[in-house]
Amino acid sequence: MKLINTYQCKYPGISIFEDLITPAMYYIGELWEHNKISVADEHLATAVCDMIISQLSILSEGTESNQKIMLLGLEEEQHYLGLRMVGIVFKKHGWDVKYLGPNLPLGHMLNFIDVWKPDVVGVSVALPYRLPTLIKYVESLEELHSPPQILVGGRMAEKIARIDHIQSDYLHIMNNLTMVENWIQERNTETREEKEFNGISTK
Ligand code: B12
Repeated sequence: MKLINTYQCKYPGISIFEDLITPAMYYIGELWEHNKISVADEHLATAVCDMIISQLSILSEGTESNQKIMLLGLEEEQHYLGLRMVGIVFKKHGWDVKYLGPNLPLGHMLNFIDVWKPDVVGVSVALPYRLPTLIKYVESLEELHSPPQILVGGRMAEKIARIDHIQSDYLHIMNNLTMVENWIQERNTETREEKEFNGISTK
């Protein structure tokens, strides 16, 4: 933890996720793929990163923005470190975050939305063969009476961005935390301006 604190002092913000943990895990993936490390080694690396993310999550409260995001991995999706990072970035910008973890069945996502009414739903997808499932989730979200904005990220994000028929006004595809942070800043500004405008016009 001492090392992490030192790194954070030198490089504050999302750098620890974007420039340290993410590339480290991508490298672990390469070593694993080429049988240079074992599954046990990969599990150990994941556990270390998970622990660091938990520690950083405690420090991530920001000023309130009154906006709500729920985060989830598609049914059967087990990769979740990226999703956790995204949650921390939103928390840092004052959002109310419900992190529902990986492997959330569609029906349970819809039930949760019905009760909690998030402004935004963030979905992580890592594996190519999950694409049909992703399309099902996105279509179900768009069919809601009052659809939330939909963020899709994860290793598959770039490929998804190239598929025309799942593009929509509600869908935003992001494959890194800089994009996430820029999007939040724009959205927070828009919401603040909207509130100010409504405040002025109701006087
Ligand atoms: C750790 C790991 C696992 C762990 C996951 C544990 C966990 N708690 O997450 C376990 C062991 C469970 C696992 C299982 C499998 N894995 Co795996 N895994 C990895 C590994 C090494 C790291 C994943 C990770 O944490 N990356 C770091 C995070 C931070 O990166 P990220 O997810 O891309 O997130 C970034 C962005 O995409 C974005 N983002 C992510 N989510 C979201 C969401 C939103 C809303 C937004 C806006 C942004 C966003 O933010 C992050 C920061 O920029 C990757 C290698 C890799 N290249 O990622 C392989 C990898 C993804 N796995 C792979 C495979 C094959 C599998 C298995 C199929 C293996 C098997 N035969 O069982 C299973 C599938 C499990 C399943 N059902 O989902 C392959 C996929 C290859 C492919 N065909 O695409 C990879 C690439 C390894 C490899 N090189 O072969 N895996």
